[in-house]
Amino acid sequence: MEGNRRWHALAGLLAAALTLGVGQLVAGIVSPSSAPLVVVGDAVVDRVPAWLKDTAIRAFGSHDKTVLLTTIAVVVALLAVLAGVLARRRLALGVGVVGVLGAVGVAAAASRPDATTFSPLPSALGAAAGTYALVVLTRRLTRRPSRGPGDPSPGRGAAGGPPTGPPRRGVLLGSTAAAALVSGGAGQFLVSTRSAEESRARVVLPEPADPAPALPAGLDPADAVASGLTTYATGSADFYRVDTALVVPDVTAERWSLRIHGRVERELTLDFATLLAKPLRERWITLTCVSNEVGGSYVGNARWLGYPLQDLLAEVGVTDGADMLFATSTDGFTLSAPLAEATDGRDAMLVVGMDGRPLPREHGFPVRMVIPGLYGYVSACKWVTDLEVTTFAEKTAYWTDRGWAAKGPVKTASRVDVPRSFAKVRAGRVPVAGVAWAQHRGVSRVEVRVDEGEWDEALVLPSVSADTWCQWVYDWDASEPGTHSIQVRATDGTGTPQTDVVVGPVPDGATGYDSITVTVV
Ligand SMILES: Nc1nc2c(c(=O)[nH]1)N[C@H]1C(S)=C(S)[C@@H](COP(=O)(O)O)O[C@H]1N2
Ligand SMILES: [Mo]
Repeated sequence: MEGNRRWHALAGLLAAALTLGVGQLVAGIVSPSSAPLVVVGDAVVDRVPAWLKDTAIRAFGSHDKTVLLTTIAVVVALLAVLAGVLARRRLALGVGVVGVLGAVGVAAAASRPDATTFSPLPSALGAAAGTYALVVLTRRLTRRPSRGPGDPSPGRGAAGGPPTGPPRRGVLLGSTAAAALVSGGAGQFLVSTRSAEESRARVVLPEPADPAPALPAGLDPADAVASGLTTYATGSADFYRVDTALVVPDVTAERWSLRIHGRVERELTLDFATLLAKPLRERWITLTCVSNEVGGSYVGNARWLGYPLQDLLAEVGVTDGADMLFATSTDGFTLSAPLAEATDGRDAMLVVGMDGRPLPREHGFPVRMVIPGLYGYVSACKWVTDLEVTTFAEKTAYWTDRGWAAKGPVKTASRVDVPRSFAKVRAGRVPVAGVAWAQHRGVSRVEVRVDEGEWDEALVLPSVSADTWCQWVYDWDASEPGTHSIQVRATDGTGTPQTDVVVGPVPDGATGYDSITVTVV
């Protein structure tokens, strides 16, 4: 009967909701990073082919994680409906589906690189609660109504108990839903209060022993910024985020420690207080993602507070033959940074602060790396807890295992921000502006050309160092109505102009000129 099947489908859904709710509660108590949906999502992220991941990052940007979690939730809901409907005919089948879901969660939790003995518990206990709910609800729904007109024998429920029927059924379903909500909500509360956010609020950063230079005058021309020019300082709220972590790893400063080992004379384990007590350095550094497309937005400039990797490595004494620093984060992400760039005197740092505040959680709280001049995937490990001094011959890391280049120096790039592409502009003087970067080499000039004509010099605004991007402005005399293309190119501090060869981000960064189309009216 259709209507009846719908009740069973609902029972399946509620059993699944209780599974997730209890899972969340248990996660909140024993293992905040092991909530069932999250561990399954993490496992999916680690197993999808690299091309699919790249496409997802490109298509959904920072919403890729929401899309993935929603997809998993929809799949779970469909399986839950199936479990409910199957249980109506054969209870064991429905229970089997819930069991398989629980087993997937347990396996995913156990396979996490940061798994502990507690990690599988949320999925296991959640599935147990869900199974129990499915059995109870299904039994109740399949029970014959007592003394139905076509059934003169009394229903099983009538054997001494109160009469059963729709109200009882509704109460049972309703209380399952309430239990799912309450446990899920309580679990969510526990997860968030035991979290890194609280720990971050307690951190007091010391004054830098070596402060960042003051920003030069003349940055952020108001009219250009008003029409869309990127500001020199990005601000952590607007800073791009790229990582493989489905939920932001929950690392408290109190729990954090960093082990430095491998080809070193003296192994070292560092805790957060010891790191903060060291003489810290503050620097403006522009960070870029290798998967940034020409004209893309995976680039940002911040004031980072940290301790030089060079000094840390001197403390442990790097032995001969090492050429790589293999960094591991709490969530198992790894990267391989070239030792040469980490120790050649540039501001390669173990970072604790961003723009005068403790690192935001999504940018690596409590500690990350930053090495100016290298793309993030070979330099900027967030939530870093392990540094192994080793060689490129010995080890490969997360993205290099997926076809990206072993070394990732940032390529010279420039971008037009103003006018917006496909804008209509009034004939006359049209302000054109944007940013350019060639970290650690610096930008020496920026040129603009209209309709592939002659390159013309743009005004490069000051920057604090070669490690940051710069803004540029150009006054375009737009006299001819119609559609025009505007292109930009930068030349780095060594005098090498940006290449016009168009390549995509894989394997070592996109090149080609950024170009916009505008219509003069
Ligand atoms: N733990 C961890 N660190 C990571 C990554 C990651 O996936 N996990 N991604 C790297 C990449 S590819 C980039 S571009 C930078 C981005 O740093 P942001 O998110 O703070 O901008 O972090 C790097 N560090
Ligand atoms: Mo990246």
